[in-house]
Amino acid sequence: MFSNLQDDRTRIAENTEVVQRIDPMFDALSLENPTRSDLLRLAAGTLAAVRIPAHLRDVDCKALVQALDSHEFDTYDERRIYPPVMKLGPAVFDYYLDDGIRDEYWEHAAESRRTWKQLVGDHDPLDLLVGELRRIWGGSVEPATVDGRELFVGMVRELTGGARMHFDELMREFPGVLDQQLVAQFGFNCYIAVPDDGGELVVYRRRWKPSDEAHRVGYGWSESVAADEPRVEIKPGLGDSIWFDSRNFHAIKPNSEGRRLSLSFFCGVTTENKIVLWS
Ligand SMILES: O=C(O)CCC(=O)C(=O)O
Ligand SMILES: [Fe+2]
Repeated sequence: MFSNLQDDRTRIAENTEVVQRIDPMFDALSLENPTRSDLLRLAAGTLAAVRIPAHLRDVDCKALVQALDSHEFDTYDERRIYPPVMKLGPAVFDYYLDDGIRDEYWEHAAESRRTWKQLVGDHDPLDLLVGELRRIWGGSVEPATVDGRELFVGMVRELTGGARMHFDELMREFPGVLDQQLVAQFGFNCYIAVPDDGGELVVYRRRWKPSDEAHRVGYGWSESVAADEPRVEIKPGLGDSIWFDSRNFHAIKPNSEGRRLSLSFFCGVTTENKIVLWS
């Protein structure tokens, strides 16, 4: 009885003409004025990235990088990211190995906010970037919270020399830590120093799956895992803003000269149609 049914199904499958056409939909948009619908497509997975070219055109990025040079950078926890990656401001990532966010995080956050304020004075480029995101989203855009306390937003990160292929998905890597529940996560970077050659952001149309664990390389994964998947490669220009779905594997190509620095945070889309931010 069952085997007959199976035979019928196989015959039908073999004789069925495939009429379905599937658009892989994985482009990078470059727009002066992206809309809420572009960000929704990013969340839905039908877009790879959204870029605003020269978003910080009115900011003197060179002066900002110079000012940053007079401050000491720290690094991600070197047990987790090696070779060290320089940054200013705490990263939630550094607390993944713990049960929660230790006191040290909040102290580091307060100190980094003070340093940043000293650096930028009344013309804070982060206000401009978050304000623009608020306008595009047309809804609430606020720092994510842990036990009601606002997380740090707006790390300065130096990824000169590239970064291994990895993904960022807080809901999977540090579940339950935020007060908010997320349905999507974007990486956001606005580039305040870019190398002439190299430093491209490569986003693969491929999310992590458990069997990828056999292909781990330090903090990342072997690019062979996503080698056959569609990808976009974006070369950031100075002052560009780029959002991408950080749950997709992504990597940064190496560069031989010049520095690559960004103002960096993650955006989580909540079930209440809000965007929450953290670094
Ligand atoms: O700097 C970039 O282009 C992307 C860095 C990255 O891995 C991230 O923002 O998640
Ligand atoms: Fe990342």
